[in-house]
Amino acid sequence: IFAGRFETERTYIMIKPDGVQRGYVGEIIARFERKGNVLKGLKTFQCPKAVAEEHYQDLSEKPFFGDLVEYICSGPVVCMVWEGPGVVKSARKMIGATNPLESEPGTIRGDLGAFYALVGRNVIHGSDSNESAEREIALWFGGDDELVDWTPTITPWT
Ligand code: FUP
Repeated sequence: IFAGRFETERTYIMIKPDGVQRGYVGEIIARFERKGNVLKGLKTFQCPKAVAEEHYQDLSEKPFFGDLVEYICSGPVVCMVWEGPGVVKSARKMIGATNPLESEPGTIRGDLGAFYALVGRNVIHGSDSNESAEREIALWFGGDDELVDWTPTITPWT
């Protein structure tokens, strides 16, 4: 796809159990589509404890780690791979700040995060770097069989 000065790259996006149960799957997918990103992988998934622990391994010493793992495994998540120019960074911008009370209006967490929610119950995850993206895609998807390599037939509006 047309990337201009940005690298076309992939990121791992996950709608967390609160986002799924509050009915935000369609809304979130629509935001990524509107931005022009390309959906390469998508599935519902009941996360086993070991996968959540590995995903958040960098936070294993934090006091909220056990609670975080329990929350991620508390109901289905929706796992996605999105491809686009600079998508790792642009997705983080679209997602907004970690605490839904601090995320800006217009961002996913700013618009959909409930005021009564705990800081961690923040609807969505997005990879924070290219390295994390590739690690997380490999962790949450069972290899390339689960992903589709395709390019949309679009005319760039340039
Ligand atoms: P983010 O990259 O915005 O998802 O945030 P972090 O990587 O810093 O944190 C990962 C997850 O840890 C958050 F999505 C929610 C959880 N968390 C808590 O549960 N409590 C906290 O005080 C901070 C983070």
